Amino acid sequence: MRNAAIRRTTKETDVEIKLSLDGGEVWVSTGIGFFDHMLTALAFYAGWGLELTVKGDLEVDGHHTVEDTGIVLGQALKEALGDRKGIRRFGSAFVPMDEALCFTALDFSNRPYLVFDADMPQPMIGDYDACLTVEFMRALAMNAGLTLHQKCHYGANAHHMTEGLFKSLGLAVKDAVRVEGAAVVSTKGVL
Ligand SMILES: [Mn+2]
Repeated sequence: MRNAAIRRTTKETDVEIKLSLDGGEVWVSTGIGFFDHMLTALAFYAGWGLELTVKGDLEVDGHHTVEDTGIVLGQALKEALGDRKGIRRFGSAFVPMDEALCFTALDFSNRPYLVFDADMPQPMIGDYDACLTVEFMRALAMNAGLTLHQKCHYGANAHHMTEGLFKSLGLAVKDAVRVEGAAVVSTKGVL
C-alpha cells in the first residue's frame, strides 16, 4: 500500500492527514463545510483513502486552514509516492458541472509549478472564500512535486466551477499515480 501519515502543528493550524493512494475510507473535517465537500470529492475521484482533520484559526478567516491543508496533503502525496517508480506520471481530465467546464493537466515531475486560470464570479461559496482555491492548489503543487495546470473554460456559478476544478484534479491524479511498469517514466531515469 502506498500511504502516508503526517501531522503538522503551527500557531495557526493543526493538520492531521492519513492518505492512501490505493483506496480506503474518506473522512474529512476542516471546519469549513464547502472545503470538506471539495476534499471529499477530490479523494473520491482520485480513489484515495483519506482521513483528514484540521483545526485552524477560522476566527481570522479560512486562509491558513485551506493553505495549510494543501501543504500537508502535498507532503503526504509526495511521501506516499516514494520514488515514483512505474507510475504513469501524467494525467488530465475535463469535468463539466452544469454550466461550467473545468480542465486539469498534471505531471508528477518533482518540478513544482502551478498555472491556474479560473476567475470566480461570486466571492463566497457558503463560508468558503472562492479566492482560496488557487492557494490550495499552489500549496499542493509545491509540496507534492507536481506540475499542475488548471483552467475553468467557462461557468457562471462559483460552486460548480470550484467543484469542477477539484473533481478534474481527482480524476487526473488517479490516472497519473497508476502503476503501469517497474521503471521510472523519465528519459533522465529519475523523478
Ligand atoms: Mn457541490
